[in-house]
Amino acid sequence: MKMIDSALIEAQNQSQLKHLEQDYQALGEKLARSGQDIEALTKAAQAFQIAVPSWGTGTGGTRFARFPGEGEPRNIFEKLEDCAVINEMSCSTNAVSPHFPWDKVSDFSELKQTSEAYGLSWMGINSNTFQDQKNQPLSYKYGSLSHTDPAVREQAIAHNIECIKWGQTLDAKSLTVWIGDGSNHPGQSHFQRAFERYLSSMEKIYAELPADWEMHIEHKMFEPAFYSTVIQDWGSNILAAQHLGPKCKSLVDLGHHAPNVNIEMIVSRLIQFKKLGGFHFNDSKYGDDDLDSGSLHPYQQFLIFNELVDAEHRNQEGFAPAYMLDQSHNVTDPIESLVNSAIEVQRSYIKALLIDRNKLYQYQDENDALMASLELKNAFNLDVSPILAMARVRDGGPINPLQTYRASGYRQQAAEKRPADKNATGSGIV
Ligand SMILES: [Mn+2]
Repeated sequence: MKMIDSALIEAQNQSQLKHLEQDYQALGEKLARSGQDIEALTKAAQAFQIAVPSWGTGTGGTRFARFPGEGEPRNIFEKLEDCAVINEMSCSTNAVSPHFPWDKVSDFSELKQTSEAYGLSWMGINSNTFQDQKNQPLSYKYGSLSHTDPAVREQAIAHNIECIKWGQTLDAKSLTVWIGDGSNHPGQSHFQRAFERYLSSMEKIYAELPADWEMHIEHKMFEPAFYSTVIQDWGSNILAAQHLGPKCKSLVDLGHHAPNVNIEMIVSRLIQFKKLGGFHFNDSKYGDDDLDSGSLHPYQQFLIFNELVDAEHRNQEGFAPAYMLDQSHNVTDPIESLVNSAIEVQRSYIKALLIDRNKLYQYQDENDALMASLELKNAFNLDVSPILAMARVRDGGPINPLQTYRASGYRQQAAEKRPADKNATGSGIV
């Protein structure tokens, strides 16, 4: 089932196809001179997929205000429609990451069937114990899995176990746990005791994981707690993951680090110790800004993919990270931002494939710092847009996704079909 008419895509492509073919051929010849096969790169671009966060299809906001967009999805079924559009335009987002209880439904098999009709699968079930839900018996104001009160911890554990059960009906294979637990005042929380309580709660969730599932822990240095958080950094994260066992791994959200932290090196360490579970891609200038992927630091994103492609190249054992976007779109149409972001992440991947690994290793062994650096920079500087566009064309997608999306009038139709609902879910920022 298609959301955007393929005749429209074809008509839009027709006027641009000749130029794309010329650019593709010229790039192919240039790459061939350095022994690169453009067809292999195009196939790699077609194979690359990153999951869309269900909550990202709604307009985000800040603690000051939220300015809703037109035609926002009001439930998970409408979010799925938007995710299908994003996949049809980007040809690289064939999975959705849901958030419970925001996306909870009474009939999960109906949800599964609907997603299948769009050609979408489910990846990375997100639990939510960072806010109180209507009719929830106990509050998470002072924490959840690390709360001082065992009854609150039990409630949070039970929710995570429920998330696994719902995820099983959707055929997902991982649970992502991010908690807001922490403290706002020095002395408020005993660091070690809070971490011990967290580990003890996580042990109970881990014990309920199906054999083919993984649990991914997401760290974050601040917010909602502003003095300390229980899983503050990748150090706490990997300690917890190692304590819990091989099915527990770390998830790297690019925005959840202090400015200037060397994230690519963290990625390398996690790969080395078989603890890289997945990513939440986004970009930021200050803290957890949740800006569009690659909008500010495309070179950092490329350097992360340099580590990921290196692990692929070396056939690193146990290497299969889940790629997901996690962004907040405050001033753009979320569909446009997610299409563009998925393509920007895919772009980093293809550029990282251009690096000549053997040459790079040789420069490293010879301590030739500048040539090693240029091996990376030359790959980054090459415009691989024709490869990405050709990959989409071969999958029946648009050469220019944003132009085709706007020409479809999808947002205007959604605005008519979906009048604003004050009970709508999905404006969360995580
Ligand atoms: Mn995240």
